[in-house]
Amino acid sequence: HYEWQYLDLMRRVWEQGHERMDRTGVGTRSLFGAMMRFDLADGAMPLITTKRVYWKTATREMLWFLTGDTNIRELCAQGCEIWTDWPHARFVRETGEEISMEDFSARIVADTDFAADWGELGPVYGKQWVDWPSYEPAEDGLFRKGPGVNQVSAVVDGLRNNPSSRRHIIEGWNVAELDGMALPPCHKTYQFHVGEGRLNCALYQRSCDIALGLPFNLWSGALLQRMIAQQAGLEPGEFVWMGGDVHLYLNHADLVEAQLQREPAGNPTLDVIRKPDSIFGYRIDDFAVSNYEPQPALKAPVAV
Ligand code: UFP
Repeated sequence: HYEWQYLDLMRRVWEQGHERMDRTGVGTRSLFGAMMRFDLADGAMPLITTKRVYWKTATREMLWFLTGDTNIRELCAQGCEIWTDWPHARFVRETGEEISMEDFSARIVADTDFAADWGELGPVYGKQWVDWPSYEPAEDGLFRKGPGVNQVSAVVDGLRNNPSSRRHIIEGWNVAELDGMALPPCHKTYQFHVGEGRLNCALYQRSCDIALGLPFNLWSGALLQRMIAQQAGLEPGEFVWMGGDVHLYLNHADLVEAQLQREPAGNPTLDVIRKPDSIFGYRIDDFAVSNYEPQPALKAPVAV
């Protein structure tokens, strides 16, 4: 079963990872450098079955990236709270106001001015993917802003017009803008590759929370691959995931012990039931998952 790759990685990091203090102060066990490969033929997806993964939430986030939006308001309005921790923590830190995450999120949705002030994440994924800033020399020797680069469109066009290229890349790591981001990109580089009419995708993730982040990242990466394949008129091929600092937080022990007792079962598949006119035209209802009968969800605290 494809999922053993995930469980084996979890076990290896838990048993052999080096304990290190990390930015969040929680502490992790960590190994450096890992790879997994998933064949996406016949609708297969790297969806974890040993606990419930909220694939619709991850899908909403991916669709939000594609809009270029970097404010959490649209996500909160859809009940998708995966980015809310960061703005919430900043709000509490900078104002000293005690407010729960739920109330903070409700306020972001209800009050557009509040959202503009406190819901902004900086130039994270969406901005870099569809509007990477460019600069042009101006007369006075300075530079002025040029038109943004839409990397996603460029990749779809490139796959259609020049499939054998080795330059089909979507990059999130805009070095000059990292300081302004709530979180520098984790799933930072996507490379696409066409072989035998199939679209392959490699994702490089610099930092990976195996328990909470990775199940989402696997789903989302493969989802992006599926959408791009459909747009480029290609069959989905292999999804190759590569991780840099691959870790388990020390306060995820209960989740890890429970999940490693479980065995994967079933082969969930994804149908993309409509083909929009462009890569930016997908909606949440375009995606249907079959044969997904996961074991119960496992909860653990997010390190912010
Ligand atoms: N993380 C993921 N996947 C993501 C994401 C974050 O695993 O998509 F946005 C985790 C990795 C790490 C933390 O535990 O969030 C980011 O911290 P740092 O920037 O210090 O690597």
